[in-house]
Amino acid sequence: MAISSSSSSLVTNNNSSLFSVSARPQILVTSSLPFMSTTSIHFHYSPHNKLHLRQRFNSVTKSCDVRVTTLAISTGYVLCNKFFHHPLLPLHLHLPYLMELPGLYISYKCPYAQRVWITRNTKGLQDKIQLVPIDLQDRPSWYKDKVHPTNKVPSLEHNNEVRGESLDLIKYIDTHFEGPSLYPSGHDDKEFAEELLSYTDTFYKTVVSYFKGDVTEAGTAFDYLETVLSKYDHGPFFLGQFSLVDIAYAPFMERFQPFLMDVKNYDITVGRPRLTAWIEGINNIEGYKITRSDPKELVESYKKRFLANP
Ligand SMILES: N[C@@H](CCC(=O)N[C@@H](CS)C(=O)NCC(=O)O)C(=O)O
Repeated sequence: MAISSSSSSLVTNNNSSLFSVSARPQILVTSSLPFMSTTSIHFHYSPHNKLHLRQRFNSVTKSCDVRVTTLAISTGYVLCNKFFHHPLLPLHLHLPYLMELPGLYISYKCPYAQRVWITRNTKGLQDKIQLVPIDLQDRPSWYKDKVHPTNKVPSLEHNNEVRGESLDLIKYIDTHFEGPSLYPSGHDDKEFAEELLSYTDTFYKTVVSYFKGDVTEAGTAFDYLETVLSKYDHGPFFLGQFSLVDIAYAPFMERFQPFLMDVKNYDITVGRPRLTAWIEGINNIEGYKITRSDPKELVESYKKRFLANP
């Protein structure tokens, strides 16, 4: 696709186009994601040139068939995503004007990023926090250079600051954005929630450490969850009602359950009625459903990652 404008410089390659929106800013990066092509525009952001930018940007984009969104505006980047085919992308990506939304950088395959994505969905922030998908296999250099120096996802850009770490981010979003609270207010509940949140890492490492050995040993980790799920009986979730704790575990259970069944013929729900009810419960949460991956793909990816010979 050609982009033409009297004011824009232009370079094209296979599926990406580059242009700058003013004389001073330079063209920087492109990134080719599996389901779309991306154009990145670099500019020097300041409140003074915002209007000017908007006008210039509109004039450029009007002249071509681009569906545009603005991402990462405060880091000085605009990504124009073209030809979206991905069913998970929000509709407002089609708006042909600049949107200055906080950007949530994720990979659709990353369980840590999934936590934050679920939190955003569950709080109803789909049009308040913009998803920015990053292809981890082909990471654009601007991500590390200009957004998140650790080069990991997830990260969130909000109020001109970029933050990382999924467990911190889900709490950050819960407290800094509107929507139903997903964290308890009572002292004891908070303490219990913190205990469970800090166990997520141990849970993950314990289960994974038995992938190549006797997986029934990993049963202790699932048994622990079965036990803690008995604390509240006003709902199937860790704190009774759905919370950040469920969000922290869901992406990993989504992977462990089909993988252990497929590879080890080990059904994590057998003898664990509360865990069974919990899995049913999270599978009914809309904000989670939309983030789920194809279980077959998850199993294949775990096989490659954990069972391939070194
Ligand atoms: N502790 C981090 C882990 C994030 C993480 O490891 N993300 C992976 C993708 S699932 C990543 O970005 N890996 C790229 C890399 O390590 O360079 C969190 O909870 O956010």
